[in-house]
Amino acid sequence: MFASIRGRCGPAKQLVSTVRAAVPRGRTTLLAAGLICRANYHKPVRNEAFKRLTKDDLNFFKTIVPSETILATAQVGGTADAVELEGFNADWLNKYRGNSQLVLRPKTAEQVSQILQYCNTHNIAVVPQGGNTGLVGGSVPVHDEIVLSLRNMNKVRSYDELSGILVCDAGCVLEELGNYVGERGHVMPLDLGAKGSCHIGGNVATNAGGIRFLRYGSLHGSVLGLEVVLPDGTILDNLSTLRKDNTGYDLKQLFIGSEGTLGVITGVSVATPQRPSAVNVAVLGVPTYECVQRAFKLARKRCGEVLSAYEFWDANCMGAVLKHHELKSPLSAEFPFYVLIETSGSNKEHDDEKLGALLEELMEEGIAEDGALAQDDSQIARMWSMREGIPESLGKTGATYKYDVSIPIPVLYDIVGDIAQRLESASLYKPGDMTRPVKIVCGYGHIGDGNLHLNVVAGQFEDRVTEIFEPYVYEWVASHRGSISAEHGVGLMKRDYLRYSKSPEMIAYMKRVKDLFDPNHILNPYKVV
Ligand code: FAD
Ligand code: 2HG
Ligand code: ZN
Repeated sequence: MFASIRGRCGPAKQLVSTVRAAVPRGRTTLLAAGLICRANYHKPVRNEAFKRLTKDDLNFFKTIVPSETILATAQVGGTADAVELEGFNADWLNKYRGNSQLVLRPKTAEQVSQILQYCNTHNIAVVPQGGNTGLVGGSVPVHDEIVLSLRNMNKVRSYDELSGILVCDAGCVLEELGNYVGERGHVMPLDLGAKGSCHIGGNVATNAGGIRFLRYGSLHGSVLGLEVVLPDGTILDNLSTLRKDNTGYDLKQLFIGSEGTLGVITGVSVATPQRPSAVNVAVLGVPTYECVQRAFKLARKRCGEVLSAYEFWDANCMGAVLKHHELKSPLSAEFPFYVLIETSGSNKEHDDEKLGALLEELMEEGIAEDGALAQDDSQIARMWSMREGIPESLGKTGATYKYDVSIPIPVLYDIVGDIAQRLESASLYKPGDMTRPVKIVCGYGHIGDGNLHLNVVAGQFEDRVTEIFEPYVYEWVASHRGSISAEHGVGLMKRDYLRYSKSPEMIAYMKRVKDLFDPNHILNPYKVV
């Protein structure tokens, strides 16, 4: 039972209700559930300068990697059928789909190097792929590019328990790394809903944010070194374990967030913080978006250094997550907004006191109308599943358009109402009417980081819906000097909209960087720039 914090009371006073089941982790796959939505995005035309694969190419790759690590269809001289490659060709949202006939799963950086050297010489296009949980179409081929999957590179290379510095292969699954360092008293500096499937290499390649960003900041700070294989096969050994190193340009920063367009990350060195011994989580029901902001301000003031996460979601998100994950709200009623507050520290009494005082003040001031405080680890996990389960539950409702934007906090939620109104005016949406082309318009995200996830769930991806908010959302964001990608990246989805967040000079220099590392543009073509 969660403890209610309704009324004028500190934590743990009255018992409310139980959440029945945690959301399953990882790639719970909308494909497997048969919830396939037809994508209608406009594919870039195939670059005919890229070589079409033949049996000779396959035979060469067989000299580099063991046969059991290759998936090749009959079209390129192999025996796999298209279904075996489906999981590599289709993205998590099932919005983008490529037509790769060859998947290579090397086990070492040397093998990656030989593969890329060959591809570079023969002008063969390659898509690096981690856990394939990316949300912008960056992780799957557009046409017949080779998929270079890092999933067989999944070993911890070293761990220093004193400094907490972890060195591992890029294909290690984030959750497994979390368990590994957790057993040694530490935590990974990032955490996100896809942790059961995504790879640390994919996290670095997308500069993933997630729910611990507020506390531990960006991977640009936590990643200490990278091993990267360049398109010409050069292995850049920048796998430093030093916290301080000012010897010239910090090249690894270029690969963090490069989305597989500059090099293939094969090794990662990352600083893992001490695991907090005291963690508290509370969920609040909040009447207005203004109160969400006021609660954030107060949370920072009252909890100070122990505030480790501050997330919010609206009533439409809550409806979807409760429906699809068989969760029960820990609160007594429905509210327009929900807030999750987490504190993490090393002194339970001190943290309890701080959070208790905050919750009491929020209720007294009418900023929160109801609340529940988790009483043990399993309740903490269930409260988090309510927040982390939102993307999956929306995906189960229909084809989900996702916009992941940074906007100043005071206007952050305005865009959700604005988009809903535009869709209503076009008769495509009526709140609560699931028979309309658009079923749900909702907003949630990492409000502490100024990062909104605007999601629009439709029956299918179709132009008359897309046209309502593209490029409108990007124009809206640009007019507030925001970013069109707070954390998911550019990929294929936003490559034509980069100008809304980057000046022509910046884009020109990005292209020069691309030319420098990948002069033949074989790596993740058609994406980002
Ligand atoms: P993939 O999806 O396989 O690839 C992503 C991109 O990185 C592609 O462009 C690919 O080419 C490139 N890439 C992958 N591995 C390598 C490599 N080794 N070397 C070079 N390039 C590589 N993101 C957030 O930032 N915050 C969140 O809170 C968050 N939550 C999510 C929740 C869910 C349920 C899902 C499905 C996704 C979420 N994401 C979130 C999206 C996010 O980008 C990823 O989940 C994750 O960082 C991608 O890792 P991956 O291993 O799956 O990479
Ligand atoms: C999250 O914060 C992820 O849950 C996914 O970044 C957001 O699916 C989305 O729009
Ligand atoms: Zn997010």
